[in-house]
Amino acid sequence: MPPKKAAAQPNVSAEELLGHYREMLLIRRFEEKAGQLYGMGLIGGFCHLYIGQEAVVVGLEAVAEEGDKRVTSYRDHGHMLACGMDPKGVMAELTGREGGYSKGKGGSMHMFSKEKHFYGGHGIVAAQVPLGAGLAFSDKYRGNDRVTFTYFGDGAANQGQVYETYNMAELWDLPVVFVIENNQYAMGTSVQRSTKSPSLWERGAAYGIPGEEVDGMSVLAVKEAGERAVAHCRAGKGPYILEVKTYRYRGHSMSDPAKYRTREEVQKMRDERDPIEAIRSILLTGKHATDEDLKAIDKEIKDIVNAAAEFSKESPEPHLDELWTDIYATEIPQEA
Ligand SMILES: Cc1ncc(C[n+]2csc(CCOP(=O)(O)OP(=O)(O)O)c2C)c(N)n1
Ligand SMILES: [Mg+2]
Repeated sequence: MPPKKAAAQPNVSAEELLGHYREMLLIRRFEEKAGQLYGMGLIGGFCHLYIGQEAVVVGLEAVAEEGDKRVTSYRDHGHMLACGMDPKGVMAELTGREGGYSKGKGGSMHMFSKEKHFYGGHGIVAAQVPLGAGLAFSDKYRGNDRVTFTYFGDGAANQGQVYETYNMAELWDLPVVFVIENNQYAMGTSVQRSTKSPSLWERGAAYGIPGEEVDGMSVLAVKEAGERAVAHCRAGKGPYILEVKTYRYRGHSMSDPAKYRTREEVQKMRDERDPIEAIRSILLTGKHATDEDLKAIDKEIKDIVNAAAEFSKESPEPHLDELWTDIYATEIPQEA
């Protein structure tokens, strides 16, 4: 039997929609819990939440295949969850515990997973952009058809190293999707104040890189654009730019005076453009799920997040003997 189609979106199955709903909700609830643990003093240091931007990474992970790579900035919890990293390991890293992805020694901005091809987690604005091109170079060198998703913000898009990277990536036809997560602010600076030309993706034209603007509050729009971007890269045509227009609901990090925008602006986005509510509404109006079905998913996600929070409190702090470990690589990985 062919899969059931969702009425409002003829090319998407109800199953896919439910998957997107579940994944976005996991990120949202995880981040809300992280915010609570931070408030309770259980998380120290920097912590940048991804609430509001969930559709970006969930839409793009929907087009990723096994072996594809991803690298991003410090606003990274959503990316880790979306590529399948364990919520317990991510939360325990936030609380600085032994069970965390970096054994409690990295924190929010410094987690990695070789297994899931997640290359961080980078605190220096735009530093991950040349690294992403390097990852794509490794795949080009090996002659496979893997793609690297390189995420960065609207603020990062004004960094010089981005344009040096664009030039080399196009010159060498590197299979890299540059994903500009334009959430309209870089800390307290709106993109209107930092940037004269309104279109960030069009800057790729100077280097011969195609791209497009995408509605980042629609997981389906992101996925559709992602398919075009990935097809371009896998066909050996070089890099592609997606400028994904999104919005962060919370402050830049946990300390943010929030004086650069009004409460009304944030509330309007939450009320009118929320990516999770949008999918929820498609599911319900298309009669692909009932309220009860969605409630069951909500409960399942809540349980996963609560279990992660419990684990992150129970896992012990790293032992003092770990202070001098994991500083230098002790073995050089040899991959075919
Ligand atoms: C090279 C560098 N300059 C400045 C900072 C301080 N800083 C941290 S985040 C940030 C804003 C970046 O904004 P954007 O790229 O839009 O990403 P977003 O936080 O919105 O996800 C700045 C200036 C830094 N970490 N690194
Ligand atoms: Mg930004």
